[in-house]
Amino acid sequence: MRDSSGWEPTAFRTHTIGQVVDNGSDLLGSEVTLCGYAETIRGRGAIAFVMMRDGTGHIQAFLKKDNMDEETFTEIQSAARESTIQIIGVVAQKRPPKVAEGEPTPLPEYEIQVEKANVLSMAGTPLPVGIIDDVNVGLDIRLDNRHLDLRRAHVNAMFQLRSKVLQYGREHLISEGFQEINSPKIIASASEGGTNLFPMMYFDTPAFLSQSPQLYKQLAVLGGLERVFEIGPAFRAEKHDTYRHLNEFISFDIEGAWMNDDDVMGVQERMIHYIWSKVAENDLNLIDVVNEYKISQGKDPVVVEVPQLPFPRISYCEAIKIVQNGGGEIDWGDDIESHHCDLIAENHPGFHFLPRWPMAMKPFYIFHDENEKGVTGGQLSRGFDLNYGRDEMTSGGQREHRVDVLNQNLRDMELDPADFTFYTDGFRYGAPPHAGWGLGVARLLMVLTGAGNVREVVLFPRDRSRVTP
Ligand code: AMO
Repeated sequence: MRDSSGWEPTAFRTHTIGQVVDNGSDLLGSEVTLCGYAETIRGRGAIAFVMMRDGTGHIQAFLKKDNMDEETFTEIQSAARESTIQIIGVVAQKRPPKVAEGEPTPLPEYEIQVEKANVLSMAGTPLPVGIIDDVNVGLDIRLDNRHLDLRRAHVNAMFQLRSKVLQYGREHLISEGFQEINSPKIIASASEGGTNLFPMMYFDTPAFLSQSPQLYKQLAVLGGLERVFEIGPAFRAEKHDTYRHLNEFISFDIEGAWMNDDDVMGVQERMIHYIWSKVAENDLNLIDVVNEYKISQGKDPVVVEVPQLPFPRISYCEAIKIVQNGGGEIDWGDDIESHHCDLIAENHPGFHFLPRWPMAMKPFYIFHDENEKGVTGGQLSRGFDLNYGRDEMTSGGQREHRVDVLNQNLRDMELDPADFTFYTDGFRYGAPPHAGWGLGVARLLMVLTGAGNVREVVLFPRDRSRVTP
């Protein structure tokens, strides 16, 4: 559950449940107004116990017919699970459970002795997704009912972890001098190849949804912002239907002036190290909630092991050798696919960089040093990937800052430089060497939470067959 220390009273409640649970001894005997979901409702006749939940915790509400308006008592007693209620009552200490002699006395627990109550919204029945009961429904039904799925403790914990990862990532980058930017999501030309664009009409002009902030984050750096980052949506009309591909995903991007590929790999590994360290320091309660569920499903719990720095660097050429020696079929110039990555991951199960890919496999904006050739004489680039085990987390690289080479790269990749003048113009008036990367947020969350599918850590995923809710 979330830390509730900074939550101010609102029009509907004086306290959060978490505040009462944490400060029960101070509040003993005081009147509080709480709101929440009625998770379970027990009791017959003249008494009822409601287990109430809000975003910060759980508390028992004790209702006695004699102490309150009879109609409201009956309404609450017969309310369906997950109905929302508001209660006004006095904080009391729960009767401590009996413990065997010699056993430690448990910490005091608190309940609310209700004086007044309101049903704010009655829940329908049956619930399509069990909140505390483990009803076995598939991912599709869960996603159709994400609004309810999110009320499940472990799902809620995963999204709290997602927020923490973004917060810590931001904190780290700001500490290294990066500033947050927002680039347009309606664009006129592709940065990541023209085949996976979603077309749209922008009034009378054909346009596309942005695949990546790539060209704009570079323009921001060329313009003198020097170190920038952006956390924003990227859209790809890819036909992939896998556990790690979506058609809309959140890309966590950086770009920095006077930096090369090595420099930005350093930023990346320090940022991931910081995120993992902060989660280990502050958020293991959330990991515990996720693990409780995993264990109940017979799955292995996830362990937050802060990765050691530096992450291994396995150049593309070395990676090809590792795959070949492991019996995989691959030649220099081929893409390193997931089944190849499995062979590399045998010795590098955690985070590892794969730098220096062939230029022919990288986009036009990646830098290459004409003197750097691969084993078969092919041109190497300053592009890299970061993988965790078999999964790609990040692509990045040093960028081409020489405008004539950039135009040649566009022509070599059968793109028309005339379509990119809005971008190449940025290089015509003095361009700093620069580098950056783009990290798939959901993929990083898969590693941290042990989720087997990016959809688990994306609120409302967009894939080939899903555009609602
Ligand atoms: P790339 O296309 O490799 O690079 O994307 C960067 C990272 O974004 C994530 N990603 C995806 N996640 C979910 N579903 C998808 N369909 C998907 N496609 C990509 C991956 C990937 O590593 N402009 C470059 C980055 C740069 O050089 O700065 C780019 O977009 O985790």
